[in-house]
Amino acid sequence: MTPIKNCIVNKDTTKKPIWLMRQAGRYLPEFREIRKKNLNFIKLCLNENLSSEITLQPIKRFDFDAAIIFSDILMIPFAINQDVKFEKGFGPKLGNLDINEIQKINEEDFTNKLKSVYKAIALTSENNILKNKDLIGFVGAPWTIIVYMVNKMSPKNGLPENFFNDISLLNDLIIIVEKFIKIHIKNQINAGANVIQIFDSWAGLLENKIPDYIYNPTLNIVEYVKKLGVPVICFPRGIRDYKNYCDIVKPDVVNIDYNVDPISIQKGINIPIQGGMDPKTLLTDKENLKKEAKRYLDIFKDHPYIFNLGHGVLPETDPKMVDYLVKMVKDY
Ligand code: 1CP
Repeated sequence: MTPIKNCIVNKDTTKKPIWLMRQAGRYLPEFREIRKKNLNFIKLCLNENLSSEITLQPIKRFDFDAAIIFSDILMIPFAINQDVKFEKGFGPKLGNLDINEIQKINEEDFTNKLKSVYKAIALTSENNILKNKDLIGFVGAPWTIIVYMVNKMSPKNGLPENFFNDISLLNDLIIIVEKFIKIHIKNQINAGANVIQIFDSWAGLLENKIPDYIYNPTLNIVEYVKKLGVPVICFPRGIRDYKNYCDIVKPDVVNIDYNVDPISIQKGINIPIQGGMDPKTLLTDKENLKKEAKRYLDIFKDHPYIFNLGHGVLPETDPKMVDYLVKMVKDY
């Protein structure tokens, strides 16, 4: 782990840095204003000036310790020529999956297709507002990416029974996707990202084959990021055994989801922890929010801990509640 600036990833238990997953997004009126005029979500992610502006929107409002680049995990399928659209009220819709076509794509083609993402990172990292803050680059984990590629839409209602019918397709895809994830990480770091987060949002959907589809490919990526000298945070949302995951994958930090008991995590896992609080807490009232946030801060008082949520900020969140939370964590 390379300490850079006042990096959020460190072993100091006296500081409790804070940022929130999906902090740049739909709960902010200034984001909705931009989104209204930019109906094509992929195009918006590829607009380096707007992407940079959206990344900094929450930093201008709240004293977060890190910004996360405004982009999406589905930029990888997009960059390897699978059609990706976001439909209002439906979510992501992916096009035909042609593995032969994907196999023809080389590093240069891939990097070219995402060059605006890297320009957005470069632009953002140079902004004075981030002088003492981190800029987080991110990717989806291989399993979560192939779930979208094969299912062609969100698996929020579960995976169809035939998902595992073509095992050789899944096995080939996991290898290809791992390769492009590494390239995407390297490019983001070269552009100025100084922390990497790996989102395995659908880790909880896999029951068998966890070593093949989660542990092994994610470990390869974690080792790769460490070699580049940048700290790496993993979020295997919904995984049953966080301790086993940490023992095998060895991230620098693990983000826990809101269904796990933070006390057993604190006792059982000795790497820095991030997150945990249910994003729905931000939809309640200040008193309850304070009580819940304090519960996490108390449990992780003597543990390196980055305050965050157990999943992303919900679109219906009142920004005033976020403001209250950030101030409360800073005053703790
Ligand atoms: O206006 C809109 O409708 C767009 C909503 C939106 C936003 C703001 C999407 C569509 N993506 C994003 C940005 C985004 N996505 C960021 C950067 C901003 C930030 O975090 O502040 C990041 C890190 C992501 C990551 C992402 N995209 C994940 C992993 C985290 C998670 O929430 O589990 C996933 C699963 C996606 C896929 C995705 N992108 C968008 C949607 C609607 C979805 C599908 C979610 C699902 O399957 O239910």
